[in-house]
Amino acid sequence: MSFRHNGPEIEIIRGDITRQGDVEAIVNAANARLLPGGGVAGAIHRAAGPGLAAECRPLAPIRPGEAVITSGHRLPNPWVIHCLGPVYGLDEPAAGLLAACYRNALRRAEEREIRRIAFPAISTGAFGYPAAAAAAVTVRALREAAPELKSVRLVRLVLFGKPLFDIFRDALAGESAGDAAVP
Ligand code: AR6
Repeated sequence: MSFRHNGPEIEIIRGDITRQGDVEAIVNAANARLLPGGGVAGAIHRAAGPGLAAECRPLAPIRPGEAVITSGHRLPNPWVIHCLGPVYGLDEPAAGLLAACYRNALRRAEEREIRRIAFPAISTGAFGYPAAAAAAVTVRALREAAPELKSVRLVRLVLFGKPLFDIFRDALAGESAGDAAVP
């Protein structure tokens, strides 16, 4: 399902962030030290191989809302953009920091003239951000950033599992009422 709003196509799918071979950049829901960890970060580092952790080391630590870019190593994608989402209930303001992740990741993508980028649902796993609230912040942040984007033409949200997909799809459909649906 996908929509176009004043800029790139915003698409939402169910899937695995490490299996998005048709985008140039995937986004990592990282930890502050940019170490492999679990969830998305674990899957990305496993697929990329040890070269990714080595490239990350001198870039760490990062702060909530920040985004840094590395190459993709053994991933099918040339780039990985590492974002640190807020730990829900700890890092405040949670919504502002989560929105900053999406905004800053898109900035890193624009700097490299990346055209296609895929995001996981940052902070909704180990960091405990309630899914519906995260979906609302995410969709708003992407729609606000869209008109500024020059190189990015596709923003894909990759949701792991049907419950999360349904929540993000409803948020995107609600915010996108009146926009062009992309067939
Ligand atoms: N593809 C897409 N989404 C996934 C995948 C995958 N392969 N694996 C999990 N998800 P999380 P966070 C979903 O915990 O909340 C790590 O240990 C998952 O269901 O990866 O930002 C890091 O090292 C959830 O909805 O990220 C950090 O310490 C969403 O992706 C910490 O967790 C994010 O889950 C970051 O926590």
